Amino acid sequence: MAIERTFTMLKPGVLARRIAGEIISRIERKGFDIIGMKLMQITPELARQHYKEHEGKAFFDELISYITSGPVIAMVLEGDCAVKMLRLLCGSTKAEEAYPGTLRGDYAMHTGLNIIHASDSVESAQREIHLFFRPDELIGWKDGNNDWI
Ligand code: IDP
Ligand code: MG
Repeated sequence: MAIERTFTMLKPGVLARRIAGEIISRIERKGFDIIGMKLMQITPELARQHYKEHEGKAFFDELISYITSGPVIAMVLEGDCAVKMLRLLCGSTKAEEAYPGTLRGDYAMHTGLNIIHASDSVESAQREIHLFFRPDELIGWKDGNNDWI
């Protein structure tokens, strides 16, 4: 397996519902290294750039309005096959197809109000990391567990 970086964003409902700690715990417990993290109120311009592939779709305005409705927690995660692994942890886009046990399956009933974004490919991850983080905001670290196991 290859070490990859992926971009994730806990959407505004996460802070508003006071479940940020729970969700970050699930990400840590899976084994991702959090190498970038910040609380951001994203602008409509950044939101539109981030979601530009969806411009013109019926849900686009609603999506931009939700994602800018309050602060998000943007993160860069690193690990083996991080892009696919995180998509699996998140679960399907459609609320009615997101299995229990996944983050989307466990925390949302509506597709438009799911709680987390995750890059869908290595190329998207690179583009999205670049949109949200400067290179000096990404910090690698040594996993202390490696000395014990
Ligand atoms: P993804 O987040 O699983 O990558 P995308 O198709 O890229 O899914 O859609 C981006 C976001 O737009 C979704 O996470 C969801 O919040 C919203 N969205 C996607 N499809 C719909 C829809 O059919 N109705 C309402 N919102 C949608
Ligand atoms: Mg997507």
